[in-house]
Amino acid sequence: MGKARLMAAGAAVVTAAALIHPGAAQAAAPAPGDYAYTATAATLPDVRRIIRDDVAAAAGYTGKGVGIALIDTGVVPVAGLTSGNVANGPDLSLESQVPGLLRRDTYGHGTHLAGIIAGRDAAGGTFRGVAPDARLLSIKVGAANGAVDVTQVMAAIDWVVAHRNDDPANPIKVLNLSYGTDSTQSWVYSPLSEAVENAYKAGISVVVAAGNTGANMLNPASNPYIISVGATDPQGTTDPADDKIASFSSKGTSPANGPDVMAPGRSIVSLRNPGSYADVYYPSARVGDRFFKGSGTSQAAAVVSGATAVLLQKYPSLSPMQVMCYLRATGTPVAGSYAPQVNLQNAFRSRLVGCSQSGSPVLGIGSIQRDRGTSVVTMGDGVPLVGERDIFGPLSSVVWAAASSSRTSWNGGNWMGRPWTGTGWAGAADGQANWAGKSWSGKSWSGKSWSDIAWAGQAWNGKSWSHTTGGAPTWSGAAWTSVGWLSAGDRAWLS
Ligand SMILES: [Ca+2]
Ligand SMILES: [Ca+2]
Repeated sequence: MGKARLMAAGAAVVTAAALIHPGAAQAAAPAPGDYAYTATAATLPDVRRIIRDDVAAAAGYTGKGVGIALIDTGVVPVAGLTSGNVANGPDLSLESQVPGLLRRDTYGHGTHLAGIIAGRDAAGGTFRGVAPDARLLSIKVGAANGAVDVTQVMAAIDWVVAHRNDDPANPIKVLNLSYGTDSTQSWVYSPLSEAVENAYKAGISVVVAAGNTGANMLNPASNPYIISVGATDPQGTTDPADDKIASFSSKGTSPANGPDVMAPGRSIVSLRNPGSYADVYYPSARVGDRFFKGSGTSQAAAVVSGATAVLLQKYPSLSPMQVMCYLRATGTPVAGSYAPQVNLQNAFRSRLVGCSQSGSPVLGIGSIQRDRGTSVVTMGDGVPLVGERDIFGPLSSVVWAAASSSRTSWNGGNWMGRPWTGTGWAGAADGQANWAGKSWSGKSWSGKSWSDIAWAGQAWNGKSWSHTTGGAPTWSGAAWTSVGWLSAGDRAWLS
């Protein structure tokens, strides 16, 4: 591709240039035949075919040796996530103090994404994610109704940076963040943007959902250094040539402020989390007993996180910037989108000969409250979490930004001087390794269950869990912005 100039809100300009030489001598693996595909859903074999992940797998590249951190709503040990490649890091969510919910996904979002990224059945099964041999580390921050404060996400990103090399055989090289807020300040000043950029500087490819606004990208997708992902609608075929941008996908207003890459994000079939919030409220999204349909740039980002792990197994020395150049320069054009769709076959046939990026660094010293935008947690007693504070007390973005950039915000189980989690692995259970928890006794949020917490926001970029077909698409489930996500007793809305 030519030279790309990326400009976001604020004064900073980032330029990226990538040069690719097609590898004439490298034979492509034979393309498998088309998969059975219905217009109502894209199964993971379909998705893997669309991005030519099947071609990479046939050549032996399945993400092996690459660690992928998933900061989301946790996972559950359903089949597909219990064959040894999934571990649970700390639970930093408001549910961590609720017996039986520690590290567990009660919403259904994280489990769905985990299946896309690195799902893998035990011997005899056929379910495979995009990078089935990568090691997935789940860090739970979101509760059953999606409730999460931006400071919990910041703490989780810092934790991933601090622990990225804990498993030398599977260092964390990819971070999936299917989360974003309508922050009211430039990414240059955003603390959340500072957090993702610090991960980038630590050698982690940060993959962020662009958002489901249909227009501008959310924060932190707007940070140019990370890999922002929009969603495509595969149009009922596994040929990427006819794919279009999904109507809900954030797309920007120019190549400078749109996503870096695209991936399938409409009606993706992945693992169901029985009894979770999404499962109970959106039964029409179920596909048999085991699977569930979900749409959004959340799902598209998960596809790209898996593809990034596959690319990093093939080219282990790529920097996060080079990964972005590779994906952008070798993708398939998408109608209606400034960004191309991931194509691993093209990436594997290509050689990156030049890639550069320069521009202003993030400062991260802006307002925590402005970063929340409309995504605000409120306790059942009507007290909203607002202002320059985290869930435990006052927090200065200036002090935090210095600690985050110097990688000192975590000290054992303490983040910014206050205890959030345990300090080591608690052992394995149900086929997954688990980080120890920590009692929040004496802290204001301890003992609260998710039903005590109201949530005004649209921060998780799952668009919907089901979708009717034919004619004009209509979403059968409420979108994240709908009050339909809250039970009647929880409507302590701020706006
Ligand atoms: Ca970018
Ligand atoms: Ca297609």
